[in-house]
Amino acid sequence: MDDASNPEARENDVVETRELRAENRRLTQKVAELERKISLQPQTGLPTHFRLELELDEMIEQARESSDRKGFSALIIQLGDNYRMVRKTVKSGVSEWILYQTACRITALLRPIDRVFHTHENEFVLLLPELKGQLLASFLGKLLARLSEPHIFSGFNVVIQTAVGISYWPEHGEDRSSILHHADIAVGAAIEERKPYILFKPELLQAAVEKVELQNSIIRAIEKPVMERLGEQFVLHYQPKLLCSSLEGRTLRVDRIEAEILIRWNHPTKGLIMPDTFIPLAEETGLIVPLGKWLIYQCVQRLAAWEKAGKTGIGISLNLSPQQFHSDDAAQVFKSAIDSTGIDPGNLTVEITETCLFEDPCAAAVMLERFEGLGLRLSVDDFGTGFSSLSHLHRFPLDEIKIDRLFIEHLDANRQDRIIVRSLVSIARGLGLSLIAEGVEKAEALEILWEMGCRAYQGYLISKPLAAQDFIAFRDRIAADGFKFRLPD
Ligand code: G
Ligand code: G
Ligand code: MN
Repeated sequence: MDDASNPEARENDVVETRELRAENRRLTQKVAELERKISLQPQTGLPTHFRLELELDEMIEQARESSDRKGFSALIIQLGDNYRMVRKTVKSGVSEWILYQTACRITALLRPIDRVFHTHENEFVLLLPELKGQLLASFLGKLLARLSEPHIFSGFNVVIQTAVGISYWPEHGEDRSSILHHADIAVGAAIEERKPYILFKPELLQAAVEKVELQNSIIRAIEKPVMERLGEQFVLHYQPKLLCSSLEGRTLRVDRIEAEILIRWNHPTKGLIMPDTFIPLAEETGLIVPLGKWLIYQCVQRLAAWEKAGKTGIGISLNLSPQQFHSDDAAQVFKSAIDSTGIDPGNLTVEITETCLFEDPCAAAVMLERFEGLGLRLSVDDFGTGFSSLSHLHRFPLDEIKIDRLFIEHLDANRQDRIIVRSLVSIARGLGLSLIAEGVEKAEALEILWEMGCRAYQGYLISKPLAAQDFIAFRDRIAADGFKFRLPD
């Protein structure tokens, strides 16, 4: 039926628009409020990693312009393993109090021109203009004395171990990332050598590189035989994602075809096991590391094979489990897989769930920047289940959001879902992000999504997850039809 000639439908539209506006206003307020929140660490009230980046750039700029070029020193202070122990074993108020006290002890020693940041739960960063050599040594003496005083609680005292790594601008690096990287290398060395502090020197870099190389070879020695056998039980399915530019009648014009890789476990006695069941087990046992590595290599090699066979322009997306996402490993694995095959990283999308991003936005931002640096596309999976994370979206280098299946299921019947999806479409457009709807099962839902401005679809209506050769057959059929896809009746 034509909605325009139906007064009831028009009435509905007006109500919908009004609610949409109110919803947008609420969201804007929430964005502002949360933005303020993420630039300050809740436990200590100190500025976070986001502020550090800005202020370090500013300090470098000022130091460059000043005639004496005395520069500044950057200190990374890390709380030792016993802080982690306290956090895990004693109730959370205790560890929060320790952080708060640590922040106070540091702040009390600073001059007005100094800067302090609380960058990770167990890490603080200081920027100290013109403080080097003897002056810095005397500051460190006072700092370490303060930090090694016991924290006193009723019934017990605890001394938190700390280690400090230092680098100088401009002696140890001219730009933000090398200054921080070198201070980080130095703090790593201080922890390893059980020294209270270490000043960066180039030999540390060499030692760190050698250690990583040796680590890699021991991992390879143990992992390689395991990886070679993973394909015997794990299989990968490819679910098509269609990116479209028109809908005429029931025919979509397809601009691009991508696939989401979904893993299944073909268990020798229990049959097919779905990832919801075994990915958490792989995480608990730590085996997600080799499994994740295998997945990344499989997907990169698959892309390379398709490119070689002339099937160009296909994109693949891969789900990263929270542990994989936060491990130092994943970005490295992507890099070596990409380097060894020469594929275009722009054809690879990494999907991370919304909750995984939201749990620790600062840490997530650091990881995302690493992936972005490799040229990978980044997508937020299962989006819409936690509205609070909207405010972070523009802080992260994201490319795509995937609307959670929950909102799509009843799109034709449920007005609330339509309101939410409509807001998501406008937010994605405002932030310049691609938007894809997952779990599209009905043509009616796809038509509503099209009307709202969503142009990319995944779900049983388009296709179930397919074996690799069936996915290619699906893609070839669409290509043979002049990139048209007719919705099933
Ligand atoms: O296909 P489906 O039922 O299988 O997937 C269920 C869930 O498992 C989805 O949330 C999906 O994101 C996740 N999943 C599927 N494949 C992978 C994978 O290769 N790695 C990770 N970490 N999660 C996956
Ligand atoms: O959470 P993740 O987004 O990665 O979800 C992928 C999961 O969704 C897989 O389990 C896949 O099998 C499933 N899936 C894909 N399309 C549909 C659909 O149209 N309906 C339903 N119910 N599930 C779907
Ligand atoms: Mn997914």
